[in-house]
Amino acid sequence: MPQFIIFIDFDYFFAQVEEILNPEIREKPVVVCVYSGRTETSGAVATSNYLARKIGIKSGMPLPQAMKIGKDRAVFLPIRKDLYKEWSDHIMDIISEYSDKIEIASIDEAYIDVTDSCKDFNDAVNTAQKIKDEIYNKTGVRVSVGVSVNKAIAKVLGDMAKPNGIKSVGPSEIQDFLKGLEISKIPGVGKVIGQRLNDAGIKYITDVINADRDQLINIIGTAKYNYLYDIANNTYNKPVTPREKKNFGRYMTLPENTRDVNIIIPYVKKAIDSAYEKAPGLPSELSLVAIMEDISILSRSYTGARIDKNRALEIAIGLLNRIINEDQRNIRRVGVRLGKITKNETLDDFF
Ligand code: TTP
Ligand code: CA
Repeated sequence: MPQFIIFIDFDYFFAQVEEILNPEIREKPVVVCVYSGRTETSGAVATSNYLARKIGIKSGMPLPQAMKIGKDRAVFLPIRKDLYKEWSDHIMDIISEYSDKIEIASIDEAYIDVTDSCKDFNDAVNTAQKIKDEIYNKTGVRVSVGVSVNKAIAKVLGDMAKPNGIKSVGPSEIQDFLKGLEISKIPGVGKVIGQRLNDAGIKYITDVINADRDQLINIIGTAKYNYLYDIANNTYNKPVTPREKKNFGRYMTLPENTRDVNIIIPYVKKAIDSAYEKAPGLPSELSLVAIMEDISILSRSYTGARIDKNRALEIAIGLLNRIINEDQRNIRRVGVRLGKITKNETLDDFF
């Protein structure tokens, strides 16, 4: 039985969030910078939008060099990690509605396994498109998506789909696809290993099947050999492994953009009910998250002892009132996030 795996990677993520919050910069090269603080221009580029990449400004580049290329035409912004994390959490929450088997691989990458909920591969591709559309409609973030029969090929396809694309290779096409797939495209095969394999006559992933096993193990070690061999042979099936989820968020779209708490509160309640249903225990931290009419995200948090559902509503309403008092904008979506969850004790814990 093949797995149906969807891989999602957010496009030029940090810079894209900055563009969404400030659409005027979208027509320019945008560079998100990590300033080291030693001198005014010391530091490096975290990421850049595609216009900046076009003129040669890329992740990891020293800032003085980037500024030389981009002066007068690029927008340089300081990194806002907490903000991107907030957006990432929101998007990951949207994705996790589609499967409990979600592996959050980094701030902007996730795998989900939809084998159980999809009747065939076509259904998995449709689900992937739905997730992509929902992320865009709810946050404005564009993502690239790969759908296939294992994690490695889903990621290969996600990379090929950049930017803003979706690519799939199902069970009936996988053999042909592997035949034309260069080994350098496989996740985990960097420049150095790719070159060494090329030197040993391995250009395509399927070349691994007939290569001299001992010779290859000498070059890349047993673990990597087995990994590549399994991919080539289409027997790679490493499971999507959910990391322990640290928080559970649920969001509701309001019927209209509003600041009227009487309209908003029933939706807060729905979000709380739904989040508590998912969470494996009681939280000690509760955040109220408001997605404003211009799509920016505001949140306010409360920390206390194990918070039950009834108290959660009271606390959330207090936090909502704080946001309404401190900000003039209308709210478009509202949600809650439960953090620092203590697992419920079950009988199993006593034996
Ligand atoms: P990536 O997914 O590698 O890059 P990206 O999202 O900016 O662009 P792409 O469209 O090609 O996917 O990295 C995700 C985020 O990680 C990126 O937005 C910023 C951060 N990052 C750094 O801070 N330093 C780095 O050197 C790299 C590569 C990424
Ligand atoms: Ca990315």
